[in-house]
Amino acid sequence: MSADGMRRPSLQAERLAALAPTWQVEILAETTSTNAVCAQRARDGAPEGLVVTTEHQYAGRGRLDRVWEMPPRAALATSVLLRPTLPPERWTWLPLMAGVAVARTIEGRLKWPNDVLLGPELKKVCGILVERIETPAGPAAVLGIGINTSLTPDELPIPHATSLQIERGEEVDRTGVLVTLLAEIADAYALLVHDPEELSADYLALSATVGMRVRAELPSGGALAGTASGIDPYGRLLITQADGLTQAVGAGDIVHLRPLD
Ligand code: BT5
Repeated sequence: MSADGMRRPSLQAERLAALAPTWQVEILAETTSTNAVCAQRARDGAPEGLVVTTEHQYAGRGRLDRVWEMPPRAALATSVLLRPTLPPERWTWLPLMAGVAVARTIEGRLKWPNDVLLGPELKKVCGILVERIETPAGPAAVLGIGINTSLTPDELPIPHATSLQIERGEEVDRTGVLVTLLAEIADAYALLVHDPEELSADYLALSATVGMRVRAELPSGGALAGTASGIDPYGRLLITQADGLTQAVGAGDIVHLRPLD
């Protein structure tokens, strides 16, 4: 581990162990990707509530084969295993549900579908990658959440990123953020199961996208531009074009969503 990593406090195992039996938190000293480990545990039969986190994730994954980078102990890389009994068409809400939980935890705003933004310039502080895993006990969902807790400006991987420490101007208790995050996930997941309309309203209230003019870049190379006018029951973004036509785009249907103004 680098000198910077060693200077930073490690996660507090005892505080995380106290979250059992709801959450069984496994802390790895280092790993390729917490999502990959959590998915393997799911295939091996791990129950809902397993949480895999690490001090150092060195091959983190984003969407569409993009990479997620974080220095040791300066960020949270966490994957939560759920075994939802939701109808298949409602699984698309899982990434948005995770976004609501993170936004609540760190008082951030949501860029559809599930980037969490912070600060006056609304920079990216968290990325979420939800994967559906087929397992012998049925389909499972791995919610992969990366939060930049204590990165310094020179550690940011891209100019449009930020960290909690940069925005708050004070040191961040990484363990505390994870404890709050898991409580918020439990609440948001309960809403998804029992009161999806309420979750949808909560999502809209936290959205930095709905109401903005946007351009959705499509894998074909084309694009769809217009006003982001809402979220449909499947978690798709509604884009109303200049001619008044509204189209729904799913997270899997686009490469990038960019603000137009
Ligand atoms: C994401 O992908 O934003 C999802 C990232 C999910 C990471 C978590 S960490 C725990 C779990 N285990 C994993 O292996 N993954 C999950 P996407 O929307 O494709 O954005 C990726 C893009 O974000 C990259 O191409 C960079 O431009 C940018 N990026 C990379 N690292 C970043 C960081 N630390 N902070 C902000 N932006 C970052």
